[in-house]
Amino acid sequence: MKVALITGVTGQDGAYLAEFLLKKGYFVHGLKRRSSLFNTERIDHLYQDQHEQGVNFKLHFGDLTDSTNLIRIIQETQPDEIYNLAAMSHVHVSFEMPEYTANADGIGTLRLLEAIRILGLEKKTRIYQASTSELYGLVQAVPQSETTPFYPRSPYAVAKMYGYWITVNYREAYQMYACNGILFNHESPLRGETFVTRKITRAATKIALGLQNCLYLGNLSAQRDWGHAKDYIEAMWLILQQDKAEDYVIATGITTTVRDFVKMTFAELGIEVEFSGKDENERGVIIDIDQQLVAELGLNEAYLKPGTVVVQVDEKYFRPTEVDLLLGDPTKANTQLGWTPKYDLPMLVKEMVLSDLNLMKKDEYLKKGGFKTLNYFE
Ligand code: NDP
Ligand code: GDR
Repeated sequence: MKVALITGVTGQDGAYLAEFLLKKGYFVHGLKRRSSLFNTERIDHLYQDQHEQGVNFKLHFGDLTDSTNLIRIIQETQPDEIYNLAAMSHVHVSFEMPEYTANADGIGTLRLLEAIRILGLEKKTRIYQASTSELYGLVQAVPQSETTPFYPRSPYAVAKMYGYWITVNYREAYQMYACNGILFNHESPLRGETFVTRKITRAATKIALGLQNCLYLGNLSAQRDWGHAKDYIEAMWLILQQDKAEDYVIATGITTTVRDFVKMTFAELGIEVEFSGKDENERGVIIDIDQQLVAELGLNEAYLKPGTVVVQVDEKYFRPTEVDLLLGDPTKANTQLGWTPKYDLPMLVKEMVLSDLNLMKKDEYLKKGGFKTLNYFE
């Protein structure tokens, strides 16, 4: 039985990867942070009573900022594969917490690599580092491939740049099987609520049910190469199954603006939105609704009148330095790993919208019953 250790197991990718590896017959260990509230919602369906026989999924308290804890967990679990997914992963927040981000995302990677070396597991343990298209930052060339120069544009990206190179360095210096997956944006119904796609699908479904008036966003012209997290975690696994350790770009090869993602989301709900105005004065207005679809989905037509402003720009979401355009070239992953995504963007948007509509209907039900609904801070 192969043994895997996933850091960041409670996050979007960690949850999908844990499920994927369990189905492949792995024993999966997950690193989870201590928090004052439960933080395992994304993996609760995988929970196993540790007193029962045949347990193959186990969580360990830990943190990428604590080397002694990482060394002990790796010593205890003796993993064949480590997937380092833990990170302070929000680009905008990294401007508020640059030092912590460097510590967790940059030095955290070093701590894991050193733990493997200290324990003499260089030949046994393969390690996957969650690198990112944010490394490309200020556009040098498109599409971006494994050979495109990096130009990071946030404390997050700079920290991840350290993680990238220290992974390459340990591979070259100690012949470790250590690889970077340079993953472009990937989303899902499990995506954190403050990333732009999930913020949009949540808000649009709330607006369609009459639970929210307007969605406030930052830079609508940013372009992202969006894929589905389920496809991307499969690529992570493939990267660790090769004869030779190498780095790979994982992307769809198609880029879309935030503005178009908004339109696609509302369209899925039968609401046509058009944008007008420029920069901070740009806004999205309902121009038409598909009454049949609105009725089929059980939406609240009373709130969906043409002329209603449903999207506005709020400068507080602008970043001090922005990444304008990401478009990946996944040729190497296609040819060497045999990886191609199963989802396209319309399928992803549909899945996210239907999932959030379901959640928001529960909220609506609570509200009608006089119960408090949840508030989320962005
Ligand atoms: P999430 O933000 O959903 O999950 C991050 C995980 O890391 C959570 O489990 C979180 O714990 C954990 N974590 C944060 N800080 C620490 C720490 N100091 N010690 C231990 N655990 C910590 O991210 P995703 O699942 O979306 O992304 C996974 C990885 O891939 C991240 O490293 C991200 O930077 C990278 N990446 C993501 C892309 C994407 O589009 N999703 C694209 C490219 C790279 P908790 O649940 O307690 O907060
Ligand atoms: P990103 O994802 O920064 O690409 O990092 P995010 O969804 O946060 O932003 C994408 C683009 O949308 C613009 N934007 C907004 N973003 C947010 N969060 N909120 C808004 O209101 C808003 N309005 C416009 C942003 O400016 C940006 O251009 C994600 C993370 O998962 C990283 O961990 C990962 O490394 C990269 O993807 C690849």
